[in-house]
Amino acid sequence: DITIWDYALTAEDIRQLMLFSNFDRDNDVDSDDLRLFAGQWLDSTVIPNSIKSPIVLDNFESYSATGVPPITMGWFVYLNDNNLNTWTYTLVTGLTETPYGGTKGMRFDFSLPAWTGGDNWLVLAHRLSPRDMKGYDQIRFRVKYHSRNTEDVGLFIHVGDDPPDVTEREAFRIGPFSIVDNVNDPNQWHEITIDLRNNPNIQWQSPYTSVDEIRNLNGILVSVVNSSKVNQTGTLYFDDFRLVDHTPECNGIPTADLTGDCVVDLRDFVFLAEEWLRGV
Ligand SMILES: [Ca+2]
Ligand SMILES: [Ca+2]
Ligand SMILES: [Ca+2]
Ligand SMILES: [Ca+2]
Repeated sequence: DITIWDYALTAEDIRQLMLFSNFDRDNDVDSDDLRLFAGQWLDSTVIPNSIKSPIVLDNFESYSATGVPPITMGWFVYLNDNNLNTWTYTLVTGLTETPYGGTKGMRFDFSLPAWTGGDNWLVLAHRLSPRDMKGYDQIRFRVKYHSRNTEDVGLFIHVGDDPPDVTEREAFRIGPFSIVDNVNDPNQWHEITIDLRNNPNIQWQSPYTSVDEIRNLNGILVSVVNSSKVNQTGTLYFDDFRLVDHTPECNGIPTADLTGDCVVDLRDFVFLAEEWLRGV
């Protein structure tokens, strides 16, 4: 029984194809499935108190008011270009001018030459003492796009992993993020949230395939890239790089947990009710 569609399936079409609450994998959602569901009602495999506290990766509050601290302590610029003298930039951490949080942030002024092909890039890099990312769900940071920025300057973030005594390598990269602001409000702070789970935009770098494998996060790299054919100039402000955990650890997932939150409750029953007496 093979079906071929000549259009993109709607959500309703897909629901018809797949019955999530057909637990016994027969032809329909009926009393057998309800019995299994009822038997697991309010079952939970959540490990108590397993949501970890947020980790501040950098909020810039510890830097002196002006200037760039030593590489071992703070951010530095890392540049790869055949014609280095055409890149100009200023990086200031510990900036007191309009931070997002606290009294300090980071400001980066740049003038990037037209892209002429080749492997040319600029990253802002920050060394961290190793942090275990297991269980964490998001990286968040704040960025303010100065009104002089243009659409052609991309913003990437890479996350380094360098366990002690192992060659330095990247764990994943993600981006670009747009750096053009709403023209009606050109100086607002934005929160960029990077979902570390089920995120198709993350490019995992071998051998990493999941955030839970990153046990020694020791650096953040922020790429600022000009992919246009003209020189681009702008200013970016950063603040409040954080690791956030909002999902608990679980001991397996109950069969009847359809939402994946490790608890069988009304949120799961909604699926079963919607599929009630449906067949495939
Ligand atoms: Ca069934
Ligand atoms: Ca701050
Ligand atoms: Ca989690
Ligand atoms: Ca659930």
